[in-house]
Amino acid sequence: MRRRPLPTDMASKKSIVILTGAGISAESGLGTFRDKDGLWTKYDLEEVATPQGFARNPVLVHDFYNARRRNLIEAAPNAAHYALAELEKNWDGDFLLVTQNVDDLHERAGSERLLHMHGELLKIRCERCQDVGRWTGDLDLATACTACGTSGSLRPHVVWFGEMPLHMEEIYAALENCDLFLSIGTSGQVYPAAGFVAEVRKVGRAHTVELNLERSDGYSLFAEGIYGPATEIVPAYVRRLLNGGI
Ligand code: BJW
Repeated sequence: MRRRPLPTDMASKKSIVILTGAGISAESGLGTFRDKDGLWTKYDLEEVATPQGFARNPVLVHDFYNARRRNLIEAAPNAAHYALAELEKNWDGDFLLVTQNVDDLHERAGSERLLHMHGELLKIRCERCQDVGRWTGDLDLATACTACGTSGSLRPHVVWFGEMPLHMEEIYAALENCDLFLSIGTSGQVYPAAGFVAEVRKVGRAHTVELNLERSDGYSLFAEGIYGPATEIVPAYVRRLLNGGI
């Protein structure tokens, strides 16, 4: 694990943006995508995570997300999710948590200033009337939209490859104005999230920290890297921040 002290003026810094990825939920029992046993080693992402795959075989895609929805309902937030909720409560300044995860473990841990840029597994959307609603059970082609009554028009409210991630304007505005950018548990392989650290560096004022099990593809873009399991390194880093950054 590589550790360097934060800049001494960190205590006076006010605006924080945190990006999380699948690694933060791994110790809650939710699979990551690109690790050794990750979801993309078992499923073809072209078939289950693209609009074209859904058009070709909606039953396969529903089965994939139904299984993940069931798994999520059984899962619980871990110490890293709780630590970020604690940080939000005690951070004296702007705070934004941006997650690529479609799980709801941040919310269940108490996070509030949170944006799901890749959507939410416990929501569905009607492709006909665009209504978005909460959904915790299985979804199939016979399920009718509660807003417009159409059957076969519902899909998981998640962002697939080739689709526009959500809340981008708000996210870029926060990145431009932040003093501290943390990237936690993400491989840095999927854009636009993988490009956030470069956006922050372009402005040139924020301290940037990667917290991950191992170095991500873009680790050299970060000023600091802390490596280990999220349930250990995130609570420790949050304690360090709340104690004035030492
Ligand atoms: C631990 C740990 C532990 C393990 N503790 N750590 C160039 C520029 C711009 C776009 C593109 C580009 N080239 C290609 C594109 C398009 C494409 C893309 O990026 N493709 C790449 C494969 C190259 N991107 C898109 O299509 C996106 N849309 C888009 O770009 O629109 C245009 C646009 C452009 C510019 C601005 C705005 C818009 C959409 C991407 C949608 C991604 N969707 C998915 C599925 C969501 C639904 C679902 O969950 O099923 O999102 S794919 C999947 O990957 C999921 C994740 O959110 C995402 C990122 O994965 P993540 O979280 O990083 O997981 P892993 O598994 O990769 O990494 C886990 C990490 O955790 C590892 O590093 C481990 O070491 C670590 N770890 N255990 C700490 N215990």
